[in-house]
Amino acid sequence: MTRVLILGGTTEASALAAALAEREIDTVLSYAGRVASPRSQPVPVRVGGFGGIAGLERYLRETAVTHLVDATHPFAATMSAHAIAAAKAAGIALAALTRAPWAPRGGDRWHQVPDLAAAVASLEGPPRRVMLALGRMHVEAFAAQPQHRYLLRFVDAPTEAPSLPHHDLVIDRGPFTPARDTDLLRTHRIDLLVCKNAGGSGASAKLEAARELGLAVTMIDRPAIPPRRALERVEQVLDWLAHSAHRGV
Ligand code: 3Y8
Ligand code: NAP
Repeated sequence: MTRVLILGGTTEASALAAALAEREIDTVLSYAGRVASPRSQPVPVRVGGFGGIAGLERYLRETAVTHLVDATHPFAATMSAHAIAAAKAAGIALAALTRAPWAPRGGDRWHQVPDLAAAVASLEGPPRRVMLALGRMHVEAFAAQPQHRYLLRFVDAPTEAPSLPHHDLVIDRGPFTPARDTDLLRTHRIDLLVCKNAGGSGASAKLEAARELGLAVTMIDRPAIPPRRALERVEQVLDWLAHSAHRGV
């Protein structure tokens, strides 16, 4: 009997949950609990951390999960590393459902940096109007470059104001559209976009908007994740579920 645990929080995770619900395959989707009201799903949802690798292993065993699908965001590196370790320890089949990184096209003005700290350092210099499309969790790091006017976009309104002296805050959740993001960047007269190389379609609107407006982009490369079976399409996950043995593949 197949029982799937999806580690969610992305557009692809939601698409997989819909496909598994349609096929009436026993599935639970898991959220970390980062936002106040995560998107509703057509399968049962659990919210909150598992309690590290051991907690996830225990969860896998106790709920008789046969297949673990890590469909978390490419920057959720801790969760992905825990999924690899816990699946191995529990002898459970694991596959990641991930998306290829974005690549610059002709005419794009990208400055690729290896991590968040390098993105902050790259902002040394005279004041600019910068959109930080990084969400809420890493904004404080940019207090090291207080000279800029920042445009922030969060999923939920913050409990206290961000510590950046000059900032505008937009509360919105994706997926976004190129027209709305072009309008947002133009309205705020943004001249630099800082974002993570999330890949996928849910966050790509801002890149199309930056291209349209000829803006510079500081693109943060993904953190390294240990090797695992990595699939890019829901159909590939469905095939894997159909063909893989229930345990240890
Ligand atoms: C809680 C659960 C779906 C999933 C949709 C995708 C697309 C829209 C675009 C910008 C970039 C950012 C952020 C973003 C996008 C999708 C996807 C994606 C980027 C929700 C969701 C959860 C989160 C967590 C949240 C983070 C934040 C990151 C905002 C749901 C809406 C910036 C990533 O306030 C916080 O603490 C927010 C934290 C992790 C990154 C950060 O550092 O702040 N996502 N986002 C998940 C959980 O609890 O497990 O309601 O759907 C999901 C989505 N956000 O089913 O349609 O597939 O990536 N999410 C980034 O890409 O840089 C916004 O503004 O342009
Ligand atoms: P992370 O740093 O890799 O993980 C930190 C801890 O959060 C994990 O060790 C785990 O806690 C818990 N966790 C993370 N994802 C979880 C999930 N899906 N279900 C249950 N617990 C989870 O993760 P993150 O970057 O904060 O991402 C959190 C969530 O937001 C994920 O669902 C991710 O897909 C989504 N998201 C993140 C980003 C981003 O930019 N990071 C963008 C879009 C969506 P325990 O150790 O206690 O198990």
